Amino acid sequence: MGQIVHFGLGNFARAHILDYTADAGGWDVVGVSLRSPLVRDGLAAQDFSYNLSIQGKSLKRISILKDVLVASEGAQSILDAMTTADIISATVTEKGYHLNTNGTLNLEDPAIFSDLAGNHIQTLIGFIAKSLETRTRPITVLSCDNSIENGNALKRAVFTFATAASIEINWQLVSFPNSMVDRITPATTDTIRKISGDPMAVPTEEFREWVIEDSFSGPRPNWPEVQFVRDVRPHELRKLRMLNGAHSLLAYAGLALGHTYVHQAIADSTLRQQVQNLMLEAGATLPPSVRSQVPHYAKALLTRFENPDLSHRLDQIAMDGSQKVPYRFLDTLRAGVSPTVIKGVKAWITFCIDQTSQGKQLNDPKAVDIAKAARSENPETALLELLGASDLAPLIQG
Ligand code: CS2
Repeated sequence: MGQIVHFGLGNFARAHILDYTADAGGWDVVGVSLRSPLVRDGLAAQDFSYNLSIQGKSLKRISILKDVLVASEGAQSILDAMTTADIISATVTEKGYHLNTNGTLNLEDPAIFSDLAGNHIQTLIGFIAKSLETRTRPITVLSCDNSIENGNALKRAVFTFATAASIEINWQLVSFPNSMVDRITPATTDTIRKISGDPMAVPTEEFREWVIEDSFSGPRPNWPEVQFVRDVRPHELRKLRMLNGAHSLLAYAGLALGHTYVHQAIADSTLRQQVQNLMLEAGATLPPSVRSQVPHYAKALLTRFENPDLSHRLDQIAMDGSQKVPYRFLDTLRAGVSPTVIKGVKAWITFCIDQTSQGKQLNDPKAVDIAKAARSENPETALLELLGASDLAPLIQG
């Protein structure tokens, strides 16, 4: 029986990697929650099994989790589980990597700083570096978060951390495949809990996609439908610039127009047209190997966004903009011409300014800096600077 230790047990992981791994069979998963014990407590009360509510129409019981460990309750049991694991995987969201805007590890980030000081470990990066120090057999570290070259970014962060902490790692034993993950998975609502008869149920869509770089160190589950490729980057770019870019445009522009859900925003003819334009413009910036997929992919995305059964909230997508906007909008603008992506960036800026002027704190790890920038004399310039995008200021403000 192979073993995965998975960091980050939000709805996305429970609808994606855990669903695929349950389908594969023959593997156990130990989950790790870095902060709150809530998911562990909820799942422990039901033998770590839960229902996936697919399209609000069918239920699928997922029983793949063996245990959930909570980092704030002690690091040792987590490090022990990592010692015997074949794969360490992560869905900790963009902010869980603690990166600077240039993609390097932020050594001044309070959680990273604390891990480096030898306090009880709080971060994914700290756990991985520490567990690799004593590793004697091959292991794969699999990032499943929405960023470009997520595996490479994680490897760089672990390397920087290990260097700063004087941790020696045998890099021959470990690989960090890049991967592209996709499944629209909203937050759980009371309605979902009621119709599925499960307080820990996870709503998701029928569609799921996973493309992984074929560079595992050691065994991997026989995941169904997964595409193993030499180069994931074109797939990551397709998904981030088209799906996630369109999502963020719908979120910032849609909220401003008074919409609550993705399916409402995509039914608004102005926004729908903007989303179609964004997908075509972003599609034109993609590597040639995936460019022929653009028309079909764009059409399929519109249908997925129209899905009323998901009740996917725009404010859920709008959170953590400082972490998402760079991959979803700014890189697209650096790769090609897109008037609609410029509209997306402007919509984020307006969102930051509006929320701040209404006295609301953003749900974003950079909320304090965003509020300061939004109140400054030239909020556009200050907000772009915060994202490391001063180079794009003439384009966006022009
Ligand atoms: C969304 C993503 O919340 C968001 O920012 O854009 O979570 C999106 O639903 C997933 O990436 C779909 O795979």
